[in-house]
Amino acid sequence: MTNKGEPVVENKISMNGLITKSIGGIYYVEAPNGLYSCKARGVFRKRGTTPLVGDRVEIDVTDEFEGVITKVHERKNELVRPPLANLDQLILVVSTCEPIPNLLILDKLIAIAEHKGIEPIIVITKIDLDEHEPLQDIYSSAGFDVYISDNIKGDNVDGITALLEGKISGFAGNTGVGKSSLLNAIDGTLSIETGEISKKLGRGRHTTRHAELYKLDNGGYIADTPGFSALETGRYDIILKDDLEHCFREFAPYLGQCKFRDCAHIKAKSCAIQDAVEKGEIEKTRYESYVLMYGEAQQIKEWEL
Ligand SMILES: Nc1nc2c(ncn2[C@@H]2O[C@H](COP(=O)(O)OP(=O)(O)OP(=O)(O)O)[C@@H](O)[C@H]2O)c(=O)[nH]1
Ligand SMILES: [Mg+2]
Ligand SMILES: [Zn+2]
Repeated sequence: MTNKGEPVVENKISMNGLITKSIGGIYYVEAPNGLYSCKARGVFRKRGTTPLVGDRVEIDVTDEFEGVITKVHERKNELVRPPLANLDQLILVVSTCEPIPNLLILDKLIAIAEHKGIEPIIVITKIDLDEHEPLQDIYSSAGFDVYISDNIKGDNVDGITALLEGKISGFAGNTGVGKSSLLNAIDGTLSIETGEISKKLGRGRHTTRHAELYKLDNGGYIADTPGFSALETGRYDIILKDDLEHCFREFAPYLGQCKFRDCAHIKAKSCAIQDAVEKGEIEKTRYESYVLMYGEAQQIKEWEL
């Protein structure tokens, strides 16, 4: 006889797995013997933690290929937007045109990755439509690895594929830049849905509706996530204003050299960062993004944290 109130557990099977997809409250967990569609136990909702794609979890099997997530293992890192956990690197996709590059969004994503200790890598797409050199110069001189891709022809993707081996990589960027197309170019068997650019708006249609991890032959996992439009650069991951200078890697050699120790590098006298921008040692567009992000960070009220 069991005690009153204690759940009866018959032949409970528990196993570990990886969340590869999350859609409408159902989590798809890849376990050693197959894919389980799972619900999350109520306690997660009460605690306000939601399992994320990329989470390593423990599940109780409830039926054939169905289960309940009972535990989320400790995360190495997590992003709010795109909603992913345990990333080894973040591939930031930007197109030469259609949509025109939004460097503020790109620099925000880079800063967030830096802040979380996730390596940012830049991929410039649609190199068949416009010149990629200006963008490539900005980001290589800032100290990033930059790859280029014509996703339609599929040229140049071998280098990117090699980069993904054995790692979990997120792909992020504005809507319509060609994230899903790039993934299809990397692995032709994926057949991910892509969207036509709306000529009128010059931007995509949000073709990707949920985050999903795909497994590659080389053992890597790649996460396709929905992009966002230029209008919704909302506050996803907060970087405090004092942390921001550390999220622009090309600033590093100059930090500590300003006249004032607490220099914000904005309209201050004898500022090493602004001098470097003047001399062309730091790219203007990168610095402009810093200034805009600093201004936004100043608006953050303490109670919002
Ligand atoms: N010419 C050209 N077109 C491309 C390239 N990459 C993508 N496209 C086109 O751009 C459009 C948008 O591509 P998607 O792959 O759906 O873009 P996405 O970044 O996944 O967009 P969301 O899912 O909305 O975030 C599609 O019509 C693609 O065919 C490229 O390298 N060259
Ligand atoms: Mg997509
Ligand atoms: Zn300064």
